[in-house]
Amino acid sequence: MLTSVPCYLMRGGTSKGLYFLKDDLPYDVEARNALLLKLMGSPDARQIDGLGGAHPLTSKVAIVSRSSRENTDVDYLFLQVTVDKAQVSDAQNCGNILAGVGPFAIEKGLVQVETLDAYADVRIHMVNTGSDAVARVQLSEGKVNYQGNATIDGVPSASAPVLINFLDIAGSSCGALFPTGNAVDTILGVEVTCIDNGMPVVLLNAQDFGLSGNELPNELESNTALCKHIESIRLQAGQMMNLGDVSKKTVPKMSLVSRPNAGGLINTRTFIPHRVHDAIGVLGSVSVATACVLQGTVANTLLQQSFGDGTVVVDVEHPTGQFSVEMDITHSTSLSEFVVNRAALLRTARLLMRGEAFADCE
Ligand code: NQM
Repeated sequence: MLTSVPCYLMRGGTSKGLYFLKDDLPYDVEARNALLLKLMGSPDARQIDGLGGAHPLTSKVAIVSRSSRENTDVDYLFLQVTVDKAQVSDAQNCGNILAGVGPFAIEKGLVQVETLDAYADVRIHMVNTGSDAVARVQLSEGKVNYQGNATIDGVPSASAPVLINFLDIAGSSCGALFPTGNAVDTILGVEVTCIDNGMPVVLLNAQDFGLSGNELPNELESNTALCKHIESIRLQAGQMMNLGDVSKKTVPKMSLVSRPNAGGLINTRTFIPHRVHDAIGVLGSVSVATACVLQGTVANTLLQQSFGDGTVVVDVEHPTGQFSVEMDITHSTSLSEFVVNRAALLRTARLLMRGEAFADCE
């Protein structure tokens, strides 16, 4: 049976995905996932029979609905569709796809805007982690304005800015900012920092693996011994971070950190978790930035820098540029008292196509 679904294809930050209204998809999770696999063309390394882009960063889905909560406008559920396996997972959030949620919500009339408004602040409840974000979307004559001069590394062209503020993301998947209770743990003889400020991430010093930290993503992906070693550490870290068996989950992410090369604070290469990110995830970078400022973490020890209370801007270097995270922090010298009050960052988003997506379903 040929099924069609109203669908938007959007770039959100450095990712790309399909955006749907919740009411346009089956409510039954199994039926919904089966449909999404068909629409994306998974499982298939090339996703040749679907809309997926044959990479985890372009095989993503946002499901959006009017919020059932008082303080937010819309609910956003993120789903990662595995490229080469019949898997659809809600175990992680995605801050890049989040950048397209505000524009999509306005396009679909879930948020009302006036003709004279310059921008709309869309309050988004992120269903995967139960936390909230506010996205500032630029408007022109009551419609979303995608055109502008904002640039983000990893995207060749400029677009209108989407400013995102996160308020309550600490421990969003693991229950605590430092889920093991430590700034540093040793796993399989390697010192690691396990952190969750919006995204569970394990930080590792690149030097401990005989790496400079400047390797290209495909060099790292083709180093089989390295990938196996990092995956072994990840499986143990997952248990220690309250995530259970993570063998089929896309969290935690594994970030190799090293000294910066281009004026940033820290340099990264991030396994997400089996491919290496061409840049770095949004919430992944918030977690890395947070680890930089707390004394005693793998990142902070590498930097040998201390931070006072107040606003800090951490520039996280990655394979295609830098990612800037602004944070308000308190007590960066004490693990038990350390708080990140707010994290803010800049993304852009662009509507690429809207129409109907077709799938041949049984
Ligand atoms: O960390 C990739 C991405 C992401 C997730 C990943 C993300 C985030 O770049 O918030 O954005 O780590 O799987 O889209």
